[in-house]
Amino acid sequence: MTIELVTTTPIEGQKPGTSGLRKKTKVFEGRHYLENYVQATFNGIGGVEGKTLVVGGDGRYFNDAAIQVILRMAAANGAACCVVGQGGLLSTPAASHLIRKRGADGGLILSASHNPGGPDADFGLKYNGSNGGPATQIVTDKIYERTKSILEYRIQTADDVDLSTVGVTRLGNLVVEVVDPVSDYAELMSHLFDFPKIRSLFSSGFTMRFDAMHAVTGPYAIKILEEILGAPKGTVINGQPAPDFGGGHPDPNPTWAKGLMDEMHSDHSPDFGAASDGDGDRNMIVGRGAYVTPSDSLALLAAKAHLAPAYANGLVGIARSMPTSGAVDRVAEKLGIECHETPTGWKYFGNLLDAGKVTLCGEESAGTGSDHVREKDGLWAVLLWLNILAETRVSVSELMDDLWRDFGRCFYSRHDYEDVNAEQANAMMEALRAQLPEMTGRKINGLDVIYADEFAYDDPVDGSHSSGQGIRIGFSGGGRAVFRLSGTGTVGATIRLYLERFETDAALFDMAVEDALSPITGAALALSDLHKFTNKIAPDVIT
Ligand code: VG1
Ligand code: CO
Repeated sequence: MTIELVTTTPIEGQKPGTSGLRKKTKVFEGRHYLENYVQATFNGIGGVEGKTLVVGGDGRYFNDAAIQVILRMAAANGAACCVVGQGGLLSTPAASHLIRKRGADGGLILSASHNPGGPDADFGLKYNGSNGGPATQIVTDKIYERTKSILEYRIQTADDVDLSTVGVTRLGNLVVEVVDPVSDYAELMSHLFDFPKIRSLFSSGFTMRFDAMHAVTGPYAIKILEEILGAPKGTVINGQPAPDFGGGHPDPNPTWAKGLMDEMHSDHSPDFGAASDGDGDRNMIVGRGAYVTPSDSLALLAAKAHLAPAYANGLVGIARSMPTSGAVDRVAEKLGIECHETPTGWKYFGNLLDAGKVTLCGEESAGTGSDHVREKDGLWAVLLWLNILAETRVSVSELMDDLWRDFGRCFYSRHDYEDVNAEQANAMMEALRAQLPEMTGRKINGLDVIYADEFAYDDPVDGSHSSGQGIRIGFSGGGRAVFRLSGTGTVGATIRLYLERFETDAALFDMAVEDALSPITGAALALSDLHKFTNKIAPDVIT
């Protein structure tokens, strides 16, 4: 076995987005593409000599081949040990936990998360630091800088490492430890939640459906829900991970988890439904006939987390991404704890969690998590819900009704305009930006604009400044519209329009979300001219 020093040149566009580098699979398979990015990552973090790295992915197409390249490059760059999930699988939260548990220096997670997988779909790679969380903005910038100046990479010539069985092997001087991807994670969950109580909930006849969407959470959910907690076989559906996720989008929302939604709104609906995404960090929660928006789920979990053993002493603070609704803010206020507002993406929560400023974090995009790891965690959120349901023994819709009665209801919806020409999307944002100085005080669609700005964030821990994080427009009566461009897409641009209206009049809580939001939607579309800029008359996905 020899170490090769391969000459290369920088490849344009290797700029990590909201969560690592995401591109079409074919781009990643291109000459030197993966290798350049892996070497730039190693260079950007100050080398990997003598380090221990956790490596695993969501099992999508190219996962297996890419892992072998990463292992050969880690060996050639002098890494001491790579801890790899059996079969190359690790959910994102399980990888985060392994990094922390093993005291590893960092990890590489192969995933494009909720994006579809396959030779013609998407692939992704991201680096997580020693705290188990996504590389901070500062580290991300360093990696990107290295992609622009890379001239060579190091790779070991070697046969593929057998990742199919648990055990320790070597690749040159690198120790490769293949571990069961589920067991450490399942053990962590058993310490956080009251498993006996959840078991008794299931044995009382409580029914649940968990849609793993042919993605990485299948083995985790089968082990934890069916084998450990005693939920009947068949509780987990689509539990077999597939390289193309069975041809679907592994995105747990009412559009892509339509089968589950239909079942939950049918005559034979289980009591509780949930789904997770490609890499297992997102969650969708739905009760019998009652979809829970992620923003409302975050608020409910904040209000009731003390019912689970890990949070029995209360929460230190809460953080939510800016576009997430203000529902959780009102819970935080009542609890008398800090509530932080961060840019979109989990990398902004890491410093707050490390500094002990917050316990619970969440995003409107179905991401919820706590200080047990440094990633959002789909199954964890489902288990926290189950723990709360096991304690309260009331239905999901009753829990939500109580929440709204106590705190008011935040009507919320996100409209995604996908595959928009990037120039047109930028032009629309630019035009909105130009209007900002004069927007406050304007009356539009019957609503007064009471503030309008572009969100920027100063990290209170490392002092980094992140600008251009979304345009927000506040309306009289507690309404808000936010515009931002997605940082996870791989073709063209996706415009996200986030709409919110706060309502305290209980007589209006039953309004259809679309109707409740329609004045705000109308005002946002009028201000932005979105339909004209995009040549689209309606959003592609509404969540
Ligand atoms: C989206 C979501 C964001 C989330 C990110 C990664 O980013 O909006 O909240 O953190 O995906 O999630 P964007 O830039 O496309 O809006 V995942 O589960 O794809 O790692
Ligand atoms: Co994900």
